[in-house]
Amino acid sequence: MDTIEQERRGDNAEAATELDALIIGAGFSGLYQLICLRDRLGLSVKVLDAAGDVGGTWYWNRYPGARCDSESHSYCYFFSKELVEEWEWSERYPEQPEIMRYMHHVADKFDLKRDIFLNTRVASAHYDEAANRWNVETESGKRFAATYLITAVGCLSAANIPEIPGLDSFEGDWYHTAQWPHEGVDFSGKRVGQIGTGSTGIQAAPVIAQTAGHLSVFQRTPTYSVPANNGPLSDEFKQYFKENRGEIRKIVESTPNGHPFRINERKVFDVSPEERKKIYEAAWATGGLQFRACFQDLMVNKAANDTAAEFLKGKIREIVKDPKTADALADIDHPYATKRPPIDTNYFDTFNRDNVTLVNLRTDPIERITPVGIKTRDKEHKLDIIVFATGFDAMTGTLLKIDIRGRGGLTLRQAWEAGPKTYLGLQVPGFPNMFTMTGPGSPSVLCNLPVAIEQHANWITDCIAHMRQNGKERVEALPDATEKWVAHVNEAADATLMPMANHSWYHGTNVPGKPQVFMPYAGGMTRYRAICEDIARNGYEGFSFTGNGEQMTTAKNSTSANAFAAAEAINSPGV
Ligand code: N01
Repeated sequence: MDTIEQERRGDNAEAATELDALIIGAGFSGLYQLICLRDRLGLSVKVLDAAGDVGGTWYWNRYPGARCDSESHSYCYFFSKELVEEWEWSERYPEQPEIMRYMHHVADKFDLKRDIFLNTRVASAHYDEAANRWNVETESGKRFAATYLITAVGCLSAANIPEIPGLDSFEGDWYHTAQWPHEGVDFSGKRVGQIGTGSTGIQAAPVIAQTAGHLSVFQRTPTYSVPANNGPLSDEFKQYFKENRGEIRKIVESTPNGHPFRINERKVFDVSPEERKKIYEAAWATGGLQFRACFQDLMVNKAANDTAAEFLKGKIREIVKDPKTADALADIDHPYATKRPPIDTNYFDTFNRDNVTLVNLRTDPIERITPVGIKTRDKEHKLDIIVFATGFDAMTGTLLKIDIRGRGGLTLRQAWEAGPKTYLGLQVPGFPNMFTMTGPGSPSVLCNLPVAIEQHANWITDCIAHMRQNGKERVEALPDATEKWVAHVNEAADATLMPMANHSWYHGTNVPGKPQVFMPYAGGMTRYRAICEDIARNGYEGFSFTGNGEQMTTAKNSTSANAFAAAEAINSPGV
């Protein structure tokens, strides 16, 4: 594909390629959006991606232990019965190389590669109001002009490398987990320092520890984790999946978080403490994200959540033999699952190994990186390799790196100066015909992502089809509908315990200087889907459509009262 790409880049270096739609990103979102617009609507469409292959986040995140936290039989597209029927996953949670194989299978099956330009990073996208076109330029100078611009850049794609003084002076090697070398990293016998203990760090540390001479895990904020209980899928399970594909699809499309399990209807204090302990033990043994589904009120009732938090902290103390290390790991300051809850394979047990040390940055913070390692207040840790498992400038970082300008030259950075504002996570006022897939203000990262992605791509496709059927050239979210939606997004978050973990990438607090706003929609995928459907059925309330020559109007500026469910109805948020 690279060769074809290079040949293409040689063609028409000067002239812009004229298209109906341009998609930025060839991950789960971009691939399915291409299928919808090209094959369903018959539009001319191209996809641009900075990566050297399809796969999106899975192209970049190939660190040791990288695998998906969604169960494989739900971490896939459901739009094609044939695709669902012919693909068979090997493990309960798919590993990065297997997901890449799946992405290639999809791209080949639907003949997508001919419309994808790889190694092509978008530098700018400017809206030309008179022509009603998006003019897009890549870093290599290639130009495209399209009526519709769809950003499918992923929520977690801009790596966050913290500015720790002295990194330039480090004489060893260092890597960010989301920019992992394709040839891998040989840790054999090396002194390795890993900074970060989020979902990524929790996956990476146990694998790094297997070959490293010594691993020091630098932990700033301790976090809960539940065993993934990963393993090969049994023949019985594969058979169950084959026989129940339709039912599983129904479940993922009707549960608030898009996972293949339902949230139990019982509440924590409906059962006795003994019964509750049994339920938690059973959920721990089952493993995975469904731990949070064993009671319906874990995310809305602090006292209820405390019972899960105490159970999980107790498990850390049971597993980790050194009491000081166990205390540091279990000293968790936020309710369970108010930050994205990791799942793991042997994470806590890794601290029982002779070659692993926890460095508690709360009591011994990092001062700087030196030529030979990391200097904390109390000690210089000599290292050959530093691994930054330090997360992402999530949800807005990648979009804001592109010079995106809407009507009147308004930059997206200006529009989002005080934090991202979108209507349904799909559009931004002032940016006509631009759609943001899994954008801030949509369930996105609080949902099993392929499920959220299929809904977005279908909705965008229906909206464009509606425009074409009705002779409309431009669609734009209206400011007042957007303000109402932003208020509803805040209301939805406030109805949960999630604001109690105010240091998290959900709020943007992990990146210095970033506006602090709760970004994903916590009202649940089911509610979100219904709202989007209602809005479309009601003539796309809150959006303005115009034909060529028509001025943008402020008609249909209100959203129906039913569409935005009241916050008190949010009792099973999509987390
Ligand atoms: O990133 P994170 P992640 N000094 O931001 C620490 C998805 N995901 O890559 O909490 C010291 O969660 C930081 O500490 P603190 C998933 O949605 C999915 O782990 O800021 N430490 C934290 O411990 C997930 O939530 C899967 O105090 C510093 C860590 O780095 C999201 O990606 C797998 C620091 C960052 O944790 C992000 O997870 C993996 C500093 N200066 C991830 N700066 C699958 O489903 C940051 N940290 C496969």
